[in-house]
Amino acid sequence: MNSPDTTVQQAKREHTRTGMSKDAFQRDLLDNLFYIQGRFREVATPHDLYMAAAYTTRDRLLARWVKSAQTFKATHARTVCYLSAEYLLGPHLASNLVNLGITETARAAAEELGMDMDALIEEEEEPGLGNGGLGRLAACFMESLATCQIPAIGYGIRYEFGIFKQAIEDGWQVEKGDNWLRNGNPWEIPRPKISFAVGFGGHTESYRDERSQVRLRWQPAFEIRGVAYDTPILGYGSQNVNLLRLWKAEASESLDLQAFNTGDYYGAVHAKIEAETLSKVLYPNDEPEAGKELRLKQQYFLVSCSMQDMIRLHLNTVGPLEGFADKFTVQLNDTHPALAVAELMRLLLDRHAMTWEEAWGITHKTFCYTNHTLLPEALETWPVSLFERLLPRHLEIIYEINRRFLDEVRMRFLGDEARVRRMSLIAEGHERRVRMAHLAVVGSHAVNGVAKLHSYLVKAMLFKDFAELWPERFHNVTNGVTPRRFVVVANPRLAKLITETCGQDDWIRDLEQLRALEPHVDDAGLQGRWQEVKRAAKQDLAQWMKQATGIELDPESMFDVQAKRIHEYKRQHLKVLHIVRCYQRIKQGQVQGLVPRTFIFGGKAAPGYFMAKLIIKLINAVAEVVNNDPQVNDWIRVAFMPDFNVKNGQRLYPAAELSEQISLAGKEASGTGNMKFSMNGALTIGTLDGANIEIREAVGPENFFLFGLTAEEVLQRQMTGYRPWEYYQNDPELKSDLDLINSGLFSHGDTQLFRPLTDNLINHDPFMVLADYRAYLECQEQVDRIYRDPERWTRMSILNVARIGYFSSDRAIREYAERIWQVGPQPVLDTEH
Ligand code: GLS
Repeated sequence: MNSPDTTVQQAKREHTRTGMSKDAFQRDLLDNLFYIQGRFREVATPHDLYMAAAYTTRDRLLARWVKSAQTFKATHARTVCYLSAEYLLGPHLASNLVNLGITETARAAAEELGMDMDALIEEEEEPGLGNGGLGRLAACFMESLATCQIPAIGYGIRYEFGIFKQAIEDGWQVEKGDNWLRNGNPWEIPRPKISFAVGFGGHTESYRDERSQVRLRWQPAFEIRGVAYDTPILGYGSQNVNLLRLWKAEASESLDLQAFNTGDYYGAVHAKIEAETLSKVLYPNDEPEAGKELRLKQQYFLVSCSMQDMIRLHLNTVGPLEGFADKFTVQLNDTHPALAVAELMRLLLDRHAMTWEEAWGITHKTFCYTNHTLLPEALETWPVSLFERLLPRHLEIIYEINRRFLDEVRMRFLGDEARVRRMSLIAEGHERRVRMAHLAVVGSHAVNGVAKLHSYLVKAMLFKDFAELWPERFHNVTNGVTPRRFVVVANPRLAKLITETCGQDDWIRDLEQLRALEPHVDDAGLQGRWQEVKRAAKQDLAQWMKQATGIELDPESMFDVQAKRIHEYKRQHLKVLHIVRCYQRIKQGQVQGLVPRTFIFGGKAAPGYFMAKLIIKLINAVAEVVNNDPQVNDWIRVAFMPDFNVKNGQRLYPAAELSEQISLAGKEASGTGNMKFSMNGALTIGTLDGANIEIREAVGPENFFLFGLTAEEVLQRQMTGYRPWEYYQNDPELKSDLDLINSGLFSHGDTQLFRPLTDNLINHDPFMVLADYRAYLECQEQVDRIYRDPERWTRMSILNVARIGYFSSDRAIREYAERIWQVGPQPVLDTEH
C-alpha cells in the first residue's frame, strides 16, 4: 500500500503532465499521439496531429475542471443553469489555447516537432449546434460565465447533425448533412452513468399516497434515455471551468430488455434506432412550417433530462429540495425550453410529493426567461391535441397553472374577459394551442429582452398585458459577444496592435479598457499600422475566397460585408438593390464619387424558406454578371461566401470595412454580428434597430452611418396603409433596378425567375425595402465620400473599437448575475503554485 506521502508525491508528479511549459506540452502531444491515436510522427495524418493537440489542450482544461468542481462542491456555490436548445460553439482548439494563455507556447512546441499549429487549428470541424445569433449568444455566455468566475452548467442537446452545411450550386443553396462527429470529438467526455429516463405518451391516473392523499401520476407509454456528454468551458485568465452538458438520446434499458427477451431481436434494434432519432438533427429556426412533433419531443427531452439532473445534484450535495431555488437559477434561452416550468412542477409534485403551493413557490423562484424575437412566426405554440398525446400530465399541470393565473388576472382586471383571453396560456381557435411564451412569462420571476429597443417593445407590445400585471418582472440586458474569440482568436494582428498601443492586454478581460486607444486616435503611426492590419486581413480573406470559390477579390477596394442568416427582415435584397444601382450607374458612366467596392455576403437560408433561397440565387446571379463584365469589374465585385459559420465568420470580421446592419427597424431583436464587426474596426451602416441603436450611441453618431425609418415610423406607416408600388412608380432609379432584375439580364433571359421576389416587393413589401431604398442609397454615397479620406475613415474605425467595450458578453453576464440571478463570482484558486 502507498503511504499518504507517496500518494501526494504521485499526485504532484502527475500534475506536471498538464504543465504549461513548452516541454510539457510537447511531451504530452507526442504521448497523446502515441497512446490515444496510436500513431507516430512519421505516419500521422494532419487530423491525427490535430487530435493529439486537442487532447493535449483538453488535459490542461481537465486539471482546472476538477479543481472547479471541488471548489463549487465545497462552497455550495449557487449555480446558473443555462437551458438552451442551441449552442453554436465554433472550433474549440484556438479559443482554449488563448484562454489557457499558451497559444505561443503551443505554437512553439508544435513547430519544433515540425507541425504548423495554424494548420492543426484549420483541421477542426466545428460543432454547429445552433442556427445563428441565439445559439452563438449561448456559446459566448458560457465562455463569459467562466471568465467572470460564475459557476454554471449549460444544458443542451448533442445533435448528431448540426446546422446543415451550405454549398452553392448554380447560384442556389444546396444543403449537405453536417456529420460533425464523424471523426470523433476530442472535447467531450461521455458520462454513461449520468442518464435519465424521459417518458412520452400514455395516460395519467390518480392514487392515494401513504397519507391517504389523492395524488396524480403519469404512466408514459414509452421511455427514452438521455445520456450526458460533457464539454469543459474555460474562462479567460481564470482557473474556472464550467460544464456544458449535452444530452444524447438512447433507447431505454427497459425497452431493450422487454423486446430482446420476447425474442423480437429486429424489433428491439428498430426501437433503439427510433429512440436515437430524437437527438439526431437540429431544426432550422425559421422554417415556415415548424409544427414538428419531433421538435416538441426534443424540447421535452432536453428539459426533462436537465431538470432531473439538477434535482439529482441538489439531493447529492445540498439535500432536501426546499432550497432548490437557492442552489440553482435557471435561465430559459427563448421559449424552446419553456416546458421546464411544467416539468419541474411535475417532478416536485409527483415525485417529491410537494403541495402545489410549495412546488410553485420553488418553480417560480427558479426560472428566468429571455425573449429573443418579436417575429410572430417565431413565437412557439403547440396544438393542445399534440400535448394530450405526448405529454398528458404536463397538459394537466399547464391547465392548473393557467386556471390559477387567470384567476389572478380576473381579480386585478375585473370584467376584462378580452384581456383574460389574450393572456391565457391556451389560445382558443379552431385548433386550441399552448402558448409557450406565456408559460415562460408566468413561470419566471424575471423576463428580459436583448437590447433596449427590443426590451421596450417586449413590454409595450408583445407582453403588454403581462407588463401591466407585473411591471417589476421585466428587464433589459443588451447582448454582448466574447472578445476572446472574436478579436484575439479571429484577429491576432489587431489584438497585438491594441495591446502594444494600450501598453497592456488587460482589455481582453475588461473590454472597457479599449478606451485607452482613444488618446492615440490621431497618431499617424497608429493609423498607418491600423490600416496595415486591415489590409493584411483583407488579403487573407481574398486568398481564402479565391481558393474556396474561385472569385478574385481586390484587397484595394472597400470590403462591404453582410453576413448573417438570410431572412427578408434582414433585407439582403435591399443590399442587392444597391449593387444593381451601382452596376447601372457604372454602365451609364456615372462613376464620379464612386469608390471601388467588393460586396461580400454570407449566410444560410432555412431549407424550407423559399424567398430566402431565392435571395441567395439573386445575389449569385448578380455576382455572375457583375464579376464577368470588364466594364464594371474595376469598380465592383460581388462574392457569396459559402457555408457561413463561426469558423468562416472569424475570417470575415477582421477583413470587413463596412458592416451592413440594415434590418427593418423593430424586427432585429439585437443582432450580435453588428458587435463583432465593430470590434474589428468595421464601420456600421445601419438602421435604428436592435443593438445598432446602442452601438451608435456608444461609438458616437458621427462614427456610424445611419439611415431608414424608425420603429415608430414603421408602425405608423403600417397603420395608415403602406403602398410600396407608389415608391416603385415615383422613383425612376428604383423602378429601373427592379425592372432590370425582371428583364432576365441576371437570369440568362429568364424573366420569371425572380418575379416572386420583385412582385412581393412591389405589391406587399412586408419589410419596407422600398420605403428605405432612397435613404439607403444616399447614406451609401456618404460612405463613399468618407472612404475617400483614409485618415478620417481610420480615425472612425479606431474610435469604433475604442468605444465598443460595453458590448462584451462579460458585461452582459455581470448584469444578469447582479440583476437577475443574484449570483456572485466563485473564484477557483490555482493551488499548483
Ligand atoms: C435572435 C435574434 O433574431 C437576434 O437579433 C439576437 O441577437 C439573437 C440573440 O439574442 O437572438 N432570436 C432568434 O430567434 N434568433 C436570433 O438570432
